[in-house]
Amino acid sequence: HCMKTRDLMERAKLAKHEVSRKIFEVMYQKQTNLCLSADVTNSKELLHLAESIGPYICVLKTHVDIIEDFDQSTCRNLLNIAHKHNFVLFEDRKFADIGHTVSKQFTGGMFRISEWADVINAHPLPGPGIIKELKNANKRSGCLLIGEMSTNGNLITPAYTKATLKMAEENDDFVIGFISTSRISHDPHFLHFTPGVSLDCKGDGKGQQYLTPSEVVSKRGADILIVGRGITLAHDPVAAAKVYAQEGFSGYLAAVDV
Ligand code: 5IU
Repeated sequence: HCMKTRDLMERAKLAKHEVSRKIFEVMYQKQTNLCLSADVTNSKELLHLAESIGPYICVLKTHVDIIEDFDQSTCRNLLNIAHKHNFVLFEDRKFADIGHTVSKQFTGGMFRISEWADVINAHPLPGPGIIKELKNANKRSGCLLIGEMSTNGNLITPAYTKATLKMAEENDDFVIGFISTSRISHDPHFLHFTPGVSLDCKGDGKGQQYLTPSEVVSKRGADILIVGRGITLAHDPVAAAKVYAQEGFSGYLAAVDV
């Protein structure tokens, strides 16, 4: 087993996009591979989570379309906090339409995602046109392709995941990695983000399926664990974030390549 690909500064050097390089560096500097999924419905709660959990994460993932009082000041404030605590912003918009439409969804509407999101994601389902148009709209963001999902009964097959990898390799100046539940690529410049992580629950009764931090990082080969309710609904979210960050990062360092 080659330990080299677990070396974050080595991976930062191999990165093909400014954003993945930054993520590797932040992981190294802060010794964390935790991504907080801040799925709250008002700006105040979102900013409070960013401020209090910010020191323990490398990435903060948003769903800005569930925020009831969203306006551009939400993003401005979020960017300031991201800068202060040194993490990157990931808008989990899951683009999935034709190229013409996704480029407008990415840059326009009320959210203007391209103006503030470091990371976005897309379903490869529509074909390579989706990646091309997102890239043409704004190549400063890095894109994750959804190669696998955590939900029970999802329709993704091994062939689909393999085709996702090919699409990523053909666009590696913009695609920085994957949302997946296992390691799709052995190329050290690609990042693997894994959702469906909880220490306490096996599922949420709504299709979500959970694995523990050590399972996703050690057994599934995740680089970054995405944790939402395990932190946001905890009695003490900051304490919970510290536990997830600790388990996640020690698992990352101990893992051999899978
Ligand atoms: N998310 C998943 N599974 C997936 C994909 C995205 O859970 O396959 I693609 C998102 C949904 C939610 C977060 O924003 O990750 C997980 O939140 P919880 O940790 O609260 O289940």
